[in-house]
Amino acid sequence: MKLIGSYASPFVRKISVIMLEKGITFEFANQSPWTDDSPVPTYNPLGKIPVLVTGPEEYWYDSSVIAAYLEQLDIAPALIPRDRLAAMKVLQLQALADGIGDAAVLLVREGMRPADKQLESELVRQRGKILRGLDALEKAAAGGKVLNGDAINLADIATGCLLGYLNFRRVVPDWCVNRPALVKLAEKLFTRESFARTVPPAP
Ligand SMILES: N[C@@H](CCC(=O)N[C@@H](CS)C(=O)NCC(=O)O)C(=O)O
Repeated sequence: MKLIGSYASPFVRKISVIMLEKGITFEFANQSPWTDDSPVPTYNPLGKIPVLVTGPEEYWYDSSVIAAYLEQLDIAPALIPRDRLAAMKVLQLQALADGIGDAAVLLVREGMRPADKQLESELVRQRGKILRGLDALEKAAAGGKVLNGDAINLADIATGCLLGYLNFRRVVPDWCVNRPALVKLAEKLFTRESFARTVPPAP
């Protein structure tokens, strides 16, 4: 299997962490989706990373689909519960963490534009999504069931990669203030080998 992407992306990191947790060996092809000559659109018409290559002409994209693909390989540990409703709850939180990630990536991209070209109303809008999303994740983590439970699952991994990205890009650097359950979750996850081995590169 070949994973195409960059550890600067929280979505790519999520897939790498999943594969490391499951002990799946993979080749990593470091590619940026942002350059004009990027090969990524050859694999994913949306031009986004991650892409997982599992065979000739077999390309999987959108990290949630890749996560589902990896799960159906039935390799322990299971990261999505077998019970369908329990699985939906984990997937919902993954979507929430990933959605916050989308907003954070947009903020970072907008911040790269010249200051006079940045749209303040859009920055505020995206920041609102991030803050509301983090509050919802905090509530879930404090509950300690679907998120921040005894065994690691896909929602934990997606959240850990999101928090790592917020730290890495210094988006909402005060995210940890008044969110003790998320801080605890991050501390717990960041000591795992899978997270330690996928730290984003220095910007
Ligand atoms: N929903 C997608 C989001 C992936 C995504 O936005 N990746 C970013 C990098 S962090 C990207 O490749 N962006 C390139 C672009 O939007 O053109 C997933 O979960 O895979």
